[in-house]
Amino acid sequence: MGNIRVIGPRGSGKTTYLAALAYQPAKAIGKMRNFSVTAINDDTRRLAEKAENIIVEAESLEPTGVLVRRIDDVPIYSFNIEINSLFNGKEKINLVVRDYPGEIFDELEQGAINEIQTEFIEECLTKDVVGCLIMLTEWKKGTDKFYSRVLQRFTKLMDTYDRANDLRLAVVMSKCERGELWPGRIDPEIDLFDVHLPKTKAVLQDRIPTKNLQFYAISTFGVLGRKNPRPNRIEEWGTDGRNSVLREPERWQPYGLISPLYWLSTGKRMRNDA
Ligand SMILES: Nc1nc2c(ncn2[C@@H]2O[C@H](COP(=O)(O)OP(=O)(O)O)[C@@H](O)[C@H]2O)c(=O)[nH]1
Ligand SMILES: [Mg+2]
Repeated sequence: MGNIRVIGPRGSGKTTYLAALAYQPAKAIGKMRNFSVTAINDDTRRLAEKAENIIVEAESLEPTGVLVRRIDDVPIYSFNIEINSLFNGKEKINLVVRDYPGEIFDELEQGAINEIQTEFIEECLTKDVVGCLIMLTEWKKGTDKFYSRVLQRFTKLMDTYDRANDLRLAVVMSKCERGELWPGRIDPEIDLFDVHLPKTKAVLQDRIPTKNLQFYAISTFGVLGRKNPRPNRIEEWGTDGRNSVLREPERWQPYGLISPLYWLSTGKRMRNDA
């Protein structure tokens, strides 16, 4: 039983990631997945129904730009995930995930404390939450500073809520099929975070016990094949791959979707992933 929160800036790929988890294609596509997912509430079933459109046609789930006013407006997704792990046998995780709007991430940096923000923090940091998946996505100059400030604040709040030592953080670089990032996915801590987001990493290492901190790379779209590192996406012109849809749905092979969740939920590292 893992209660996990997903947070990250707007556009980092949170909703697409959840859609990919919920998606159960009618016909087998890509390689057989080594996990199966059951949606166990209405929000999640709705997400699964729309998943194909979200991934293939970039349909958005919620009207963008609409500010969420109350925490109750943020849907809760609830999944049962059964993982067939080569080394650990079958493993079941129950995930309850909340996909917060990215504005909250900006507000954290600005130090704004309004009602939704306070509720959000309380929701992330209550005792029954085992971990947070923090989805980051930019690596251009200046971003490291922004992320590190946000996370500095977040870790302070962890302290305030007495969670500094018992909340797992999986820090993720999303959309890692993008050119220079793809080779770094194998060892993201060294090849993505040390290189592109060193301040962010330092802040976290300084405040979070080593056993509760892991770095991951995810690509919900993935690449065209094991020996074909061309991204399996079509990007909206001029966005550097930041706004995209799937290019060849029948070859869809997302990268790294499950291992951060598995670790957040169990505290154990997974060796093979979807
Ligand atoms: N290149 C690439 N783009 C992605 C990936 N996942 C999501 N996106 C795109 O990123 C944009 C924002 O995604 P969204 O899930 O709405 O982000 P959210 O605001 O964090 O919920 C959309 O255009 C997605 O198609 C990925 O793995 N690779
Ligand atoms: Mg979203």
